[in-house]
Amino acid sequence: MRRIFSGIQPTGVPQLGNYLGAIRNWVGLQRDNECIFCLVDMHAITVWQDPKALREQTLAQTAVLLASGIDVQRHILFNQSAVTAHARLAWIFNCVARLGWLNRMTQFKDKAGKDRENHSAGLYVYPDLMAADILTYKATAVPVGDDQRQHLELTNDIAQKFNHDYGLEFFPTVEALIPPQGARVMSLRDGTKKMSKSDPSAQSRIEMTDDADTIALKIRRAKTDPEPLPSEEAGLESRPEARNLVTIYATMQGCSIQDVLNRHGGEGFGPFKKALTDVLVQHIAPIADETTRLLKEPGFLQDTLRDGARRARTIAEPIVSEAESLVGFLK
Ligand code: AQP
Repeated sequence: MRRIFSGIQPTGVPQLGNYLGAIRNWVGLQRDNECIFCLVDMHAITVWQDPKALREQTLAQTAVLLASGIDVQRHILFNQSAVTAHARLAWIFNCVARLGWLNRMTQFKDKAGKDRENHSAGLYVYPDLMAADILTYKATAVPVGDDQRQHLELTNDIAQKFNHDYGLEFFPTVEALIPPQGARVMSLRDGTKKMSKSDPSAQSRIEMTDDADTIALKIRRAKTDPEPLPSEEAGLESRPEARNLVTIYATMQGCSIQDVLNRHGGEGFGPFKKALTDVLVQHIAPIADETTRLLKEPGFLQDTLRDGARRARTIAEPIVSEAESLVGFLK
């Protein structure tokens, strides 16, 4: 059985991109794999987080994950900072990774923009911590959205160099599990920008706790162009907003983009947006309702994370202790 690891930052309410790019696949992978899911609060503080909000968001995300179908009886869900092995291995990886490798990471460039000097050192070494998250458990497969592809390649570079430097095949190769569709959901306000939970505009994303009216309003206001939908997929080229809405519809329904165009090609955005809203509400409303119910039980959510951390530690400790011994730390 494969061991899967994946994480999500408690930087806000999970948005539709997190759901289609990651969470929905996590749920499916639970059937045939041993899964470890993590709320990566240490990653979250690489950019400023209000402490009270971070605590609340960690619990809120736990609620969304449980409501989406994460099964904590059979699998593990916990918050990263509760298992200190991640930080210990991340330090070793800071010393294994080369500056040149980190300089190539596009996520750092996107997030830091032109103002590099004023960003935290943590944001820069974020990919080393991500490699440590995965390899702390010697996981071999990681379900992620397309934006994390480069970080997983770096994880393999780090594992290989560690194995080479310390002379044995200690860490495995990691495979990225990227969904064929929905791996890059774009902002509703700008079809060239990825949908993000920390985008300043709440209108740019569907949150997994939005009610039917909010979803309808956000989709009605979503940026489009004046042309009707094309009948062929090629007609979506250079129409990023139209492509995004059609892709969301197709991914939610589990069909191809061409299937959607066969049904809706030639329509204006008015009726198509109505159909898209119905599909979104149908999928998201039950998750939002269950999340609201779970949020009334913060004690239960905290116990769930505590229990997950305890079980995660039993896997992590022997692996990271052995890595530390290999490096030469006295035990
Ligand atoms: N727009 C997206 N489309 C598809 N997948 C996405 N993911 C994120 N955005 C999209 C996937 O969701 C998982 C968890 O992401 P994360 O919270 O760890 O970090 P992120 O990628 O930086 O997500 P956000 O929402 O953009 O967070 P902020 O705003 O805090 O930076 C990952 O598997 C990611 O690929």
